[in-house]
Amino acid sequence: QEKKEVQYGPVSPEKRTDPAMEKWRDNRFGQFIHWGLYAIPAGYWKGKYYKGAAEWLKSWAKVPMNEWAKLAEEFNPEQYDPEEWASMAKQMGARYVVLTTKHHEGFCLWPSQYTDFDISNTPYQKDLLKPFVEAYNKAGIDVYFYYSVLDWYHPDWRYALKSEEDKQAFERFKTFTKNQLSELIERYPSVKGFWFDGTWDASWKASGQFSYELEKHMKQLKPGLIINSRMRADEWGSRHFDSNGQMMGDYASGWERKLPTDTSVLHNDWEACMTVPENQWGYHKNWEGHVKTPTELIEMMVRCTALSGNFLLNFGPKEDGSIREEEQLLVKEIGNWMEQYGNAIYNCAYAGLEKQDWGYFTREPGSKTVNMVVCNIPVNKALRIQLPKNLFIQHYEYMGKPLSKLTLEEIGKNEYFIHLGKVKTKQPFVINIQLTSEK
Ligand code: JFZ
Repeated sequence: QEKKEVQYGPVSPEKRTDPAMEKWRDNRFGQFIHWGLYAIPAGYWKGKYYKGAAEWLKSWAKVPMNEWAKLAEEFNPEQYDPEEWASMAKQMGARYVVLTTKHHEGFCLWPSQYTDFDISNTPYQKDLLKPFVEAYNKAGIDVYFYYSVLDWYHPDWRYALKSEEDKQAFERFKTFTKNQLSELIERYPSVKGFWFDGTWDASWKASGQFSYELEKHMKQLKPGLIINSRMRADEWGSRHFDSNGQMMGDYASGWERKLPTDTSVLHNDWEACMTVPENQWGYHKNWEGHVKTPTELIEMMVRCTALSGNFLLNFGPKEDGSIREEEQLLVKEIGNWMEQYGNAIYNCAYAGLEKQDWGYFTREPGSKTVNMVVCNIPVNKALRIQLPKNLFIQHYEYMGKPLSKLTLEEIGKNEYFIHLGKVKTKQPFVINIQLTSEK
């Protein structure tokens, strides 16, 4: 394919090696939080039930904006306790959090100078972000802000730029966007990065130069800032990756409710975001369809780590600021697992070994110890391990509490069985092997 001239492609190098990005990578597991006015109707409008994503209800129920905006008069999250949220996130083992500061509805969780459609014009009045940032920081959790460019409330938002009037309105909208983002960085200077969304419309795709300059501007305001690929388009309208295939932003964020299956993703940093039910981000009273179990979610997180990616698990708090019971249970179960096996996740990445049927290899880069995260126990209770030429198993043991007595059998050249013996477990577990090139 012919190489295109791209002026407004990547702002930062392909694989950042600065401490801020290393930290992002080492964190591996994050909590996503979708919270806004949509938590009030929670999937119902005028008694009618809509099964689509709760944060899109305005669109499903075709609610006019002036009607939707009235929800702000009801927003009064009296149970909101960010210290409690942060302690739950910590218990679960999340090392970073991404919170919706403004979703597509346009409502801002912080008092913004640039709009009236914000928390200050609700019965609650108080800034929700400030105590949030403080509580999570105190718990040692990095804070990131989700920000939707698409804005159903702002009069200058345009889906496409079809007329001179559209263009002028969208110029004003771009100024608004830049102002709000600068405001967020200035008000909450410990923010580590931004998770952009709502960037798929023609108007934004036609604003490649602007998003390039905006990314630069934000990184000048806050050196080390981390921005997802979803923010950007180049001047040809190519999203996430520019017209020559170079990733824009600092990590690929197109993995949504699906995970990669092979090593082709290793070229870039990446993150997958995941819902617990099929497709609900904001709070919905009914979780329809399949609801993922803790075990499934743990396995997904492991798969991400094994392919050097991050896993961002979504929560949708209720209108009063409390967390639904299903999510509280998840926190406990995932947290218990992380307490025991978190060392196979944090700081870990692709191990450089071929995937085996029983689960996933992960490894801290440079370490001689490899984590075998076992998700499926074979019928013969033996884990087959095929190593590359000149690599041998020197040592093997359970990570954490031993579940049985393990024995090692060499079955071929660089090929082994680890016999599990009588192992009983309902969760994935980890065996550490140490590799050597000398036998
Ligand atoms: C977007 C939002 O519309 C949704 O409400 C939620 O916030 C989610 C995290 O992001 O939805 C998307 C965005 C991108 C894709 C699909 C849904 N995609 O790339 O397939």
